[in-house]
Amino acid sequence: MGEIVGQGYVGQGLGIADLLAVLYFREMKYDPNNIKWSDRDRFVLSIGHYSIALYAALAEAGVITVEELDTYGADQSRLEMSGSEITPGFEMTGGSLGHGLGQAVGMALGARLDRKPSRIFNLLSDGELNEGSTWEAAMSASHYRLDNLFAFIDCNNQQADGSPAKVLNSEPVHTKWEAFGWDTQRVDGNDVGAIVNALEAAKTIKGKPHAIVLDTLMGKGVRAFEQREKNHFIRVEPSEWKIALEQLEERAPLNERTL
Ligand SMILES: Cc1ncc(C[n+]2csc(CCOP(=O)(O)OP(=O)(O)O)c2C)c(N)n1
Repeated sequence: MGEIVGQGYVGQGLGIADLLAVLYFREMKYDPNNIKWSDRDRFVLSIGHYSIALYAALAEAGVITVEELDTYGADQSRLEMSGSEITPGFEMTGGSLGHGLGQAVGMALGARLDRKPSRIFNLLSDGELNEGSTWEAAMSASHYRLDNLFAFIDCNNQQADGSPAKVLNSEPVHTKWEAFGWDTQRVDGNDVGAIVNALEAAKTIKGKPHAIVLDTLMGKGVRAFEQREKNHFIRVEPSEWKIALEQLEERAPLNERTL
């Protein structure tokens, strides 16, 4: 996608791909042919600019076609650079940061009231921890004992204007979630096994919402992207996209994927 349009939020996508692989191909219950199935688990993405990763997951899941990925960021495309509900499989329109967890809390309460088995998986960024609305939602979730709610906090240590330590420090992130009454773990977000184990452990805890803080590396799998000082928006030469694809193939050859 980045190669075709020449730019994009590729760093975030690569950083969070391991989580989406676990959620979409191991954990979540959904029907790619009936994406509005009322008992479905919901993936809630308010960080609209991370949508590039979700488009890839939805294509692999069969919700959209692989061919449609070529339209990423193009005029009239359903695959906007900042994701929205015009794309099948998107539960909310993102972009205005800090509103995802509040909507996820509403969905989790709704599922409980409707006696539905649905679980709600919300992905937050470390930048969204600068938003007061995130903490209001965090407080509500533990107040209502929403154990059908799982929040993944992507600590990639970057925001648009630099590191959270420089912009507005949110560390230690995990102790804040604990203090807000959440069942909390912190793991390497680029270690599939660690994510799986954290989810399995979280599912055994009842009566509390679950926070899994993920330490991730932006641009994971592409050495030149991993080493960039600023990765918020990537625009590189055509030759570099080719190298990037080769390095990704090295990390996870298409015919050797296992979950
Ligand atoms: C409410 C709101 N404030 C500011 C912005 C502008 N903005 C877009 S992306 C971004 C960076 C936020 O940090 P994070 O989500 O951690 O970024 P990344 O990991 O992609 O660097 C900002 C401030 C926005 N979209 N919404």
